[in-house]
Amino acid sequence: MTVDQHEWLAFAKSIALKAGDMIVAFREENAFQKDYKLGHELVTSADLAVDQLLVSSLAEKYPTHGIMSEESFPNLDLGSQDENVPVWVIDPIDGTVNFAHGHKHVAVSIGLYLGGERILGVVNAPFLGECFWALRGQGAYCNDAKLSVSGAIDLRNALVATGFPYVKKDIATILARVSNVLHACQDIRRNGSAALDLCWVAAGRLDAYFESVKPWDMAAGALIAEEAGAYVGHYASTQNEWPEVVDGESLLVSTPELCEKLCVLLK
Ligand code: 2AM
Ligand code: CA
Repeated sequence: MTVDQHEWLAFAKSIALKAGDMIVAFREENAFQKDYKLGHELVTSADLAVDQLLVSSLAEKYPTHGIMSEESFPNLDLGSQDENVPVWVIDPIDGTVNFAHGHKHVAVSIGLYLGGERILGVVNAPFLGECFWALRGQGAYCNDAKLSVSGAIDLRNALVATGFPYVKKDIATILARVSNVLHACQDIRRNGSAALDLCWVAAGRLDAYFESVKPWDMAAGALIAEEAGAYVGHYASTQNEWPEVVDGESLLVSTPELCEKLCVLLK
C-alpha cells in the first residue's frame, strides 16, 4: 500500500466525519428543506450542502483527481477516465428518505477507485456513531473493530436486505425476486441505505443484500464488504459502460457460500 493511499484514506475519513456532524446539525436544528428531483426522488438542502462540502474539500486537496458525486457531478463519464487518475465516487447522504423522516439509518459514503480497482471506502453513519472503512488489501473496520462476514451457509437461516427504486416501472419483476428470496430465507430487511446494507453484510449483521443502485450508493461499501470477506458481484449481466467495480446494477453482496444460491433465485 502506498503512502498516498494512507493519506487519501485519512483525508476521506476526516471529511466524512465533518459531513456527518453537519448532517446531525441539520436535523437537530430542523434546518433543511425538501425538494423532489424528476418529480419523485427526494433531495434536501442538507444533501446539497454536504455535497458541496465534500466536493470542494476534495477538489481543493486533490485538484487532479476525478469526482463523481450524486448531487453535483452525477454524470461523470466513468468509462472514459484516464486509468492513472484516482476517481472519488461520493454520496453526501445515502438514506435521504430516512434522514428526512427522522430515522437513524443514514450515511455519508466516499469511495475511491483507480485503474479499475477499488482502493478505499469510508461510510460514516453519524446518528449511529459508526464509521466503516477499508483500504484495499488491509481489511475492513467499524471504528477500530475489524469486520468479517457472518459465514452463513444456509439460505433458510439467512437475513437478506434489499431496496426499491424511486421509479416503480419495474416493480413487478423486483417483487417477484423478493418473493423468491423471502420464501427461501429467514427474513428480509429494507433499511433504506445501500451503503450501510453493504457495511452490515461486512459486519455480519446481514447475510446478503441485493438491489440495483447507482455507483455512489455502493462504491465505498463494496470495498468494505469485499475486505470483510464478502462476495461482491452481480446477479445478472449489466449493460453499463462503467467499470464493473462501481457498477451498482443488479448488485449482489453475500457470504461466499450464499451467492450462487441467491443468483438462482434472483435470475
Ligand atoms: P439515496 O438515499 O442516496 O437516494 C436504498 O434502497 C438505496 O437506494 C439508498 O441508497 C437510496 O439512496 C437509494 N434509493 C433509491 N430509491 C429509493 C427510494 N424509493 N427510497 C429510498 N431510497 C432509495
Ligand atoms: Ca444520496
